[in-house]
Amino acid sequence: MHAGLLIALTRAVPPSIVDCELTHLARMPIDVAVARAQHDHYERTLRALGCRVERVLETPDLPDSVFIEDTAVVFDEVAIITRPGAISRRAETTAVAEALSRYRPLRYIEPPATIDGGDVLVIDKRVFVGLSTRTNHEGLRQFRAALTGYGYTVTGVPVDGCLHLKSAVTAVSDDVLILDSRSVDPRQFGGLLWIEPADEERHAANVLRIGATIVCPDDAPITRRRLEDAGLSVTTTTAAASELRKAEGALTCCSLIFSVL
Ligand code: CIR
Repeated sequence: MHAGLLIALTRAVPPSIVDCELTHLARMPIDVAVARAQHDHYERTLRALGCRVERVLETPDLPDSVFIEDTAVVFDEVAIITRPGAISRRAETTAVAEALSRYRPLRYIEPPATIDGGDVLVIDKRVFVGLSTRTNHEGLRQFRAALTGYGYTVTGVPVDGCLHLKSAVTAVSDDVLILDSRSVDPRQFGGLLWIEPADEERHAANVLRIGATIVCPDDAPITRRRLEDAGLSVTTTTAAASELRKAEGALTCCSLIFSVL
């Protein structure tokens, strides 16, 4: 992440979220008002950390549209508009592409490729792409091709037992991951060190890194302590606490954060 103005694109929680995609969880009632309050708290956290929050046009009929991370991956040089693995989510990209076109040149992932932004972990010039139920090998190939010439290495990583790569691993610095080794093999990450989330806090493998601060779910106290013991500055948010987690949402998926160059 670079210094300078940080933009955080977000998207409102739609009433239709009660009909969201589910892969690993059974459907439970979602309280839309509570989900919205938690999402507001998330946006306040982003502002407190220096982001300018810009909401992309609301799409009430697209149940998973709050999970904006899956629709694009933004690099300094280019924004790649994904082709989400779930058919119900493909229409989400239109308004996000429109919003991002103000900031970056765009590249598009084309059929038969599928890729969700939640499967893309970027650590400086290293890009790890989860091969999940949402992202196929053609998605990996096209993603790598879209980055040709910009100096990134793009590595495919098998994902097991969770929705996305970033459900199980995120970066807490350029050298250290937080990683759930039950779902991804730490040896796939070229020698990077890793911290395990607590057994009962697997969801805390998904943290949001903004500058030098790590945003952690507020219901993961053991993992928070592990990160602080490693010398990291940690803050917490209620986002994706009770309600959005019922939709299999996590912290990173509710924003697209990038710097204005
Ligand atoms: C889905 O299944 O697509 C949504 N219900 C949840 C997406 C969460 N996205 C993410 O973690 N990047």
